[in-house]
Amino acid sequence: ATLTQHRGRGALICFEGLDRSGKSTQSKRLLEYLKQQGDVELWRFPDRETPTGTLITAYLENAESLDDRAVHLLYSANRWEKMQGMVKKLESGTTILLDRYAYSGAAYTAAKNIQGASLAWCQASDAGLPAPDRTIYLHMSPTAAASRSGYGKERYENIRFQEQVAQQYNALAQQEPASWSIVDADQDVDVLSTEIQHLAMTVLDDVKQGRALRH
Ligand code: T5A
Ligand code: NA
Repeated sequence: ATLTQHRGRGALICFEGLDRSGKSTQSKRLLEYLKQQGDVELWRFPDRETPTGTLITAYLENAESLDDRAVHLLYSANRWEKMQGMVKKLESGTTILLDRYAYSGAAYTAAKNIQGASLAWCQASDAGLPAPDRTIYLHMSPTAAASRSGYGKERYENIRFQEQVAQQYNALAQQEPASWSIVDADQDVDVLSTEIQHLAMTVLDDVKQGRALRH
């Protein structure tokens, strides 16, 4: 009899952190590394190509003034727009790296301290999305992040606000300690990439052992 090679699902690995903490740098590097292991794609949120993505970009560049709750739901809808495709890809065996995800949505809106928009309220609109197997949090002080190039062009890029965001990320990390890995983002870029590669390989191994996708 012929044995059918049965490929398991792909892993879902998420990068989170303050603005300029190095998410895009590290997720691209991990993408290149993991290409040697099998099928892998890098997705980023907000996805600025979709209909909601266009509105989000206008808002971020300060061209649109929108109610904070409406903005929050746009970001969330931006993820839901991609959800079915994401699940299909994972089930077909492709690993997906995420440059920001629902944790950004919750942390950035909760950081605004809007009456009635508690962290729980902020998380509600993303409930049911596939949960990452691992969230890699690029930890760094807002002051250090602000000294990196390109800082300050978009709406949320000021140190006081970033401090609020960091507090919300802390609260989120404490909700899911087993699936969050906190790494020092303020270190040599190559050293950090190596640390992240090791982390990712342990996640891929866990998933190979048959760990189910959570929602
Ligand atoms: N947002 C997002 C919400 O409010 N709700 C949501 O639901 C979502 C998904 C846009 C904004 O939207 C908010 C959060 C954001 O404010 P974005 O487009 O992802 O989100 O924008 P940013 O996160 O701001 O992306 P950045 O490109 O600014 O930051 P990255 O990706 O963290 O940083 P990166 O890799 O581009 O690096 C920044 C700079 O630092 C250097 C890089 O070369 C670059 O110049 N660098 C390092 N320098 C020294 N040492 C290292 N180890 C370095 N690593 C990178
Ligand atoms: Na980025």
